[in-house]
Amino acid sequence: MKKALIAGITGQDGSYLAEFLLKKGYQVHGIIRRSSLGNTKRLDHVVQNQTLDERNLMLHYGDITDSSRLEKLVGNIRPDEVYNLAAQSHVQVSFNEPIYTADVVACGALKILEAVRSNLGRETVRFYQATSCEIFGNSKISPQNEETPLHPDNPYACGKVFAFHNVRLYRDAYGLHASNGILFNHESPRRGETFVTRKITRGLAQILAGKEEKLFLGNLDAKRDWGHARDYVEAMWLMLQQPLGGDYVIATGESKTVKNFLEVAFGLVDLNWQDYVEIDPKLIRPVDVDSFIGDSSRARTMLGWSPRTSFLELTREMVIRDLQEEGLSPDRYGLKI
Ligand code: NDP
Ligand code: GDR
Repeated sequence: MKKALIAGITGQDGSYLAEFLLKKGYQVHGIIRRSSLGNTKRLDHVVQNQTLDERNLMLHYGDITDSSRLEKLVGNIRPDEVYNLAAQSHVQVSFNEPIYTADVVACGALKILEAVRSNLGRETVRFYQATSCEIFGNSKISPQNEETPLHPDNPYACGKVFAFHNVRLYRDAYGLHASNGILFNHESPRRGETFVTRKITRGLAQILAGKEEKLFLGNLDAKRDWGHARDYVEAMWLMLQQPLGGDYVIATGESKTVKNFLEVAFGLVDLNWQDYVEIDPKLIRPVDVDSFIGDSSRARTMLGWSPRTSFLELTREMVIRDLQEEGLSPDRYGLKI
């Protein structure tokens, strides 16, 4: 039985990846932070899923900033595959907390990479780093691919660039099977509530439930290449099944504005978003990236990966799940599950 270790297992992607690997028959080990309230909400249904053997999911306390703990975990578990998804992943928060963000995103990645290199033989282990399209920033080149020059435009992206280069270096210098998944935005009903898509679908459901009257947002003209997290975790795994490590852009190749997302989400329940949305200047970032669009030809050719979920299906799934969270029947709005 193959063993995988996931740092960031309690996050959006970590929970989908854990499910995916358990279904493939892996023993999955996850690193979780101690929290005064539970932080395993996204994993609870995995443990309760009767078709999966919950004994194959093991959670260990740890923090990506604590190298001695990472050394011990990697040394004791001796995983075949290590996925580093742990991050302070909110771009706007990274402007407020740049030092902490760098500790987690940049140094955290290097600490787990070093724990892997120093504990395990390079022939036996494969390493995945959650790199982001944010490394390209406001690029003059569109669409962006693996050759696009890096131009990070926020502290989070600067941290991801540091990690990106270290993964490449460990591959070249030590022959480690290490890969950067350069993932463009991916969303789902499990998306954190302060990212814009989930904020919109959750806000919409709260408006329909009569709990809120308005939804406050920032830059509505920003364009993002939005895919579904469930499709993207498959690409992570595929990268580690290749004979050599490498860097791959994972994207849909379609870019939409925040306004487009509002139109589709509110349109699904026959509301006009302009009646409900207000701009809050506090939500405008010191620098925002105007537009991302990815060219994932390399992944499509070499990994045989392509996205399965359309923009409309993604938005619909998120709206339905947030209506249900508010105790509203999607049927009432003509949304069949
Ligand atoms: P989330 O913010 O949902 O999850 C982040 C995970 O990292 C959580 O499990 C969180 O734990 C954990 N974490 C944060 N700080 C620490 C720490 N100090 N020690 C250990 N664990 C920590 O992110 P996503 O699932 O959306 O993204 C996964 C990864 O992919 C991240 O690295 C992100 O930067 C990157 N990425 C995401 C994209 C996206 O569109 N979603 C696109 C490109 C890259 P806790 O639950 O306790 O907070
Ligand atoms: P992003 O995602 O910054 O691309 O990072 P986010 O959903 O936060 O923002 C997308 C765009 O929407 C604009 N926006 C708002 N954003 C938020 N969060 N809240 C608002 O109210 C709001 N109004 C408008 C933003 O300005 C931005 O242009 C995500 C994260 O998952 C990163 O970890 C990941 O690396 C990148 O995607 C790829």
